[in-house]
Amino acid sequence: MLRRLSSAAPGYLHATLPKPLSSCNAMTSSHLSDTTLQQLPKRVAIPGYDRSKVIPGIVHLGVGAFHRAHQAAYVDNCLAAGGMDWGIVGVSLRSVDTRDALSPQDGLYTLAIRSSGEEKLRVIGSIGSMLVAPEDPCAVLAALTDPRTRIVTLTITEKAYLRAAGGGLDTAHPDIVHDLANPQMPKTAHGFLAEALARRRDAGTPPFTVLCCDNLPANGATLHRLLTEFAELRDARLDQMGDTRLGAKGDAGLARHIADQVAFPSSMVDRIVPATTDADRARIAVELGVEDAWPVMTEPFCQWVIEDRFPAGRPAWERFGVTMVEDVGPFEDMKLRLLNGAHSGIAYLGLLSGHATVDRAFADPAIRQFVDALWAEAIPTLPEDAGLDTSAYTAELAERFSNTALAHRTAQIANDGSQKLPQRIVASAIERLHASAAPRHLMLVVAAWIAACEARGKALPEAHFTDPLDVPMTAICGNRLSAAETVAAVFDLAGFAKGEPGRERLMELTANHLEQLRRGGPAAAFAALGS
Ligand code: CS2
Repeated sequence: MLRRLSSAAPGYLHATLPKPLSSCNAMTSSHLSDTTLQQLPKRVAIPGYDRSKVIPGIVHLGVGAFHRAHQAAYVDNCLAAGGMDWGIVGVSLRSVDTRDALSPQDGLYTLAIRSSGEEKLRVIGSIGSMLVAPEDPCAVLAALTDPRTRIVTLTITEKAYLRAAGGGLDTAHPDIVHDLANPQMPKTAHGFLAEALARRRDAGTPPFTVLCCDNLPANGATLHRLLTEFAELRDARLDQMGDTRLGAKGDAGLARHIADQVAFPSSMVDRIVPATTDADRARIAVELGVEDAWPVMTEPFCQWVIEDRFPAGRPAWERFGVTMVEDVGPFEDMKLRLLNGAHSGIAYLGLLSGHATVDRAFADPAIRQFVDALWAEAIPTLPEDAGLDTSAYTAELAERFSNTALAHRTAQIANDGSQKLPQRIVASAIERLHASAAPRHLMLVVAAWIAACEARGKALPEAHFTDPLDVPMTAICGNRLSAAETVAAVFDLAGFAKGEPGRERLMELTANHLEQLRRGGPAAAFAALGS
């Protein structure tokens, strides 16, 4: 499948990438680039296509390690099979780091696929150019409005969707306020998508398909709803300001256009991607014989399930292991509730038990037993008629969590608990209550999150993990409240189970666990679960 290029041809990379930032002379022969690609050892797979012939067709927002281990690898396979009009333009919404690292490397980077026994290396070539939104929002809008762009994919993490505690758009968020006031110079994904879709509509260019690849429930529908909400506010504001552009074509504004004309298929993405360390970088440099500033570590497992609604066309993903379906819901629920739910449990209980990595935490018999019981609680909430094989799935998860080569840090997963727990844990717990079962294991994960927040600056380092709600969360944790008072304040703050009749019961279960955790750590909480 992967073949060597006969000549290294920079092509559209050099046409569109910002100038390499470092003065390259010192690095030319010693770092990964189109020029050094041919010198790599034969065991390193390299892009099997002429990169100069690739045409950009996808704009990706959020070029983190996950995107580079997952969607970019699938697209790399498509390009190698001849689907040359699906190159990726990568956009970072915040930081310059990825662009600064990848530009001198012509967008190339190493994907290290690690299992307990071996490491396979593959250089990915599908990211042709990189933009940094805060530096040049106009260039991002130009890429988004380019008629060749037919799909916009996103991995911006849960918190960047700017949902309020109730699930709707956080209209008071300063970045949303900014984007409504400055529609042509946006900061947020919502602002960029709305402005680009408006410009495309006005230019008579068909809309792109928006493909959300974040771990949100019904991620396509959720983004569709949030963006429509954003566009309604935008329409109202532009109306007030007497903007003649919107509605000039006699339609009902951008919100209507987005609601009716733009496709937002949902997708389920899965690959474990631990943060790259300096030791990884040093090892990869030795393997390649050249430096790679931005390699990505991952596991052999990789899965992508996508709803097949792409009016503007799509790569032939099904040829490369992607499952195209009508409804991704059951796959998404299984992944969020079994993989991600267990991950959060392992992260918080692991941190409280002194385990720095998932494999070490999962090897702890008490945590392993807890995860099995958590799965037993969550599985009945999944649809029975969707053909899901939960036994095979959890058996495979157990193997993946035991991969010692990944060193996946519990603190990494612990980030952004307020954004993750609703879909991973609370949703299953609510359904269990509806079925008159007590979600005791599930609610221990929420209690462990609160206890881990309380432990920061004490048993755990101050900023060991972070959360967009850190400021009010730290205030609650510092108030010396009872477990019940703390849990009530946290549920209010994070909007957990808002409006649900079983909310009081969930808070009660969580408070009981938190009391045990405060008294005797995870051991006491596990013991109480057994009683
Ligand atoms: C993890 C996920 O950090 C986290 O919250 O649970 O990133 C997880 O590794 C991926 O969803 C796996 O596909």
